Parts: sequence; C-alpha cells; structure tokens
Amino acid sequence: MKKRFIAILFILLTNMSVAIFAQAEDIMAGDLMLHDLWMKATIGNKPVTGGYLTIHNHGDFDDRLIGVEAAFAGKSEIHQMNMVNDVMQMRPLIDGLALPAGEHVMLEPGGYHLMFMQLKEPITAETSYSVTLIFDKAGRVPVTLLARDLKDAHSHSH
Ligand SMILES: [Cu+2]
Repeated sequence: MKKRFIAILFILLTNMSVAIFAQAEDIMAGDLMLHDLWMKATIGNKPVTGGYLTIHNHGDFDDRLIGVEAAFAGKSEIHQMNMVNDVMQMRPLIDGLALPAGEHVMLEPGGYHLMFMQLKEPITAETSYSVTLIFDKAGRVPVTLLARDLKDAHSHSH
C-alpha cells in the first residue's frame, strides 16, 4: 500500500518537473514556439549586445517578427548579418523577419539577431532580462533572455 503511494507520488513529481522544465525552456505564443532564448553578456562598458532564439511557426499561416522592446536598452532592433566583400555587415530588418508557416527560423550569432543598443546597464551572465517580442499575428509576447558569457555562448552555438 505504502509502496504504491510512493510510486504514484514519484510519477506525479516526475511529470511536474518535466512541465516546469518545458515552461522554462520553451514559450508558446499562439502557433509560435520559442526556444533557446539567450543573449550575450557584455564585456566592460560595451553599449551593445545581441539576443538570440529559435522561432518555430507551427501554424498554417505565415507570421512575422516585427519588433522588439527592452527597458535596458535605449534602442532595440531586429538585425541581419551578412558578409559583403569579406566584411561582416549588419543591417536592421525594416519590414521584420518572415516566419513562414511550418518552418523554424533561427536568430543566432553571425545571422539574424536581436540588437540591443544604448544599453543602460551592463548585461551580466546568469541574469535574466525581460524583453517583449512583437509579432504581426501573435502580438506582443513577453519573454526573458538569460545572459551568457561569450565563451559559454560560443560553445553552445549550433
Ligand atoms: Cu546587429
């Protein structure tokens, strides 16, 4: 009898921890699933940093990431990074980032990224920062980005 109770309790706890883990790792916003949200910790007084995530559009309709807001930055934009004549160049995506139905889009170092400029405070590793992502259809989605040191971030990159 007692053994059975312990077994049931164990199953409950296991399911619970899975649920909590999933919540911390992934965010559902309508048909969009957001994973691997993080940003680079800053070094010294560097006033800019990048934020990254993977967006999976599980829906039947295209969506678009059209904006990003962060209280810790004076200016936040969605950027694209390209090699132009062997020089890395960044430019803001004025019309946002397309999120085609059924596909996933990665924002990662060297590619698309969230760009936080005019930082009002240093971005410290192991600290979570609140950011609002703005989607054309899914609307405003509050998320947190966990800051990581660049060397850790590098080993994590895909
Ligand atoms: Cu940028």
